[in-house]
Amino acid sequence: MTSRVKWFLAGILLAGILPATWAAMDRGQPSLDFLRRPLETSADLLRRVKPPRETSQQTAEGGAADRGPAEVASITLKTWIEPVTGMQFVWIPGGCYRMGSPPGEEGRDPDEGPVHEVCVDGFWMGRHEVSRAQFQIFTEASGYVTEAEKDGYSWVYTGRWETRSGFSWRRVGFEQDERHPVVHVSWNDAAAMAEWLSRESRGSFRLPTEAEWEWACRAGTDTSRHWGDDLGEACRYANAADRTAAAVFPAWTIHPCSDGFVHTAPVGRLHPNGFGLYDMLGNVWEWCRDVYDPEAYAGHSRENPVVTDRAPARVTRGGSWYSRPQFVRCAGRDHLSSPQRRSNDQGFRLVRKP
Ligand SMILES: [Ca+2]
Ligand SMILES: [Ca+2]
Repeated sequence: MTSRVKWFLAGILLAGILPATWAAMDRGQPSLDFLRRPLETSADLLRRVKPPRETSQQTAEGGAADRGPAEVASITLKTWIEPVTGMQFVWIPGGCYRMGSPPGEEGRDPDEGPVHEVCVDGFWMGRHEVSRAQFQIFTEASGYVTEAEKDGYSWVYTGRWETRSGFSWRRVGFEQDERHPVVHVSWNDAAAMAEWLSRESRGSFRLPTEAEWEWACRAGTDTSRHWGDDLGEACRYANAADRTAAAVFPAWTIHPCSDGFVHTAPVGRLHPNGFGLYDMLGNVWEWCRDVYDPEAYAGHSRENPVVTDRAPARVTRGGSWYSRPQFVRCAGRDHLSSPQRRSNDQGFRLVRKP
């Protein structure tokens, strides 16, 4: 029995599921296509294969700055280390889900509807937001200069949003080290890193589509956040506007808990979601491949929808250290006005197609 077959069988046993079909292998990846089942069961199935069983105890009120990285029991996670940057990727099984938010969801914007069924093929997703260290490997190897550096300015929050000269991923506007997510990167900057990595490494890299991003964020859940709907639980999983930040910016609308960070946190410092992904909500906004269209969902295809024409605005997802609860939801959609825009709460993560 090959190791891949053993892995597949182990996955089935761990999930307690007998697959209806033996669609065994998908281009070298273990196939979890049995997850692609009618909607009423897919979320339940995913909950049963949901991996994290945290080994460290954290409380919402504990503050995060002095804690080590949250670890998960990775029994059902399949990961891959990209050799050029050391970026860790997690295999995200394909599946179908209800994309968007229902009309009653607190904080919902009309562009999140109508809720509609979409299906995405499996893909590898960056387990973390791209870090400064990883972005530096890209710029040093390629000579790439970001748009903020070329233009000599970026958008910075200093109590209000303003353009400030001299700011870029190298000079952020608050304290960061190499473990923090890179910020002040435009959609074009992110796409440039993906193209470079596709040349230099194994596989094809790009930004996630909105449909892939939301599927990855939800990780089988249909609640407003991947941990449920409780705002008080946010600080276990998401570095967002919280009591820590309110000590500096008292006017902010915050989550009723403390995550320990005013600005960015090192990637992976808090708890992951059910797919083993960190910081899908909060820390930095994440660029998606799609152009922003408020009516996009009305025209989505069912299989692997993506919108790539018509508008200069680009979709960004998940909220940031700056975001109030309304923007820290898996269905929440936001956008920046062009692929050149950047700010000190905007970053990205990559996906890899085998
Ligand atoms: Ca925070
Ligand atoms: Ca994020």
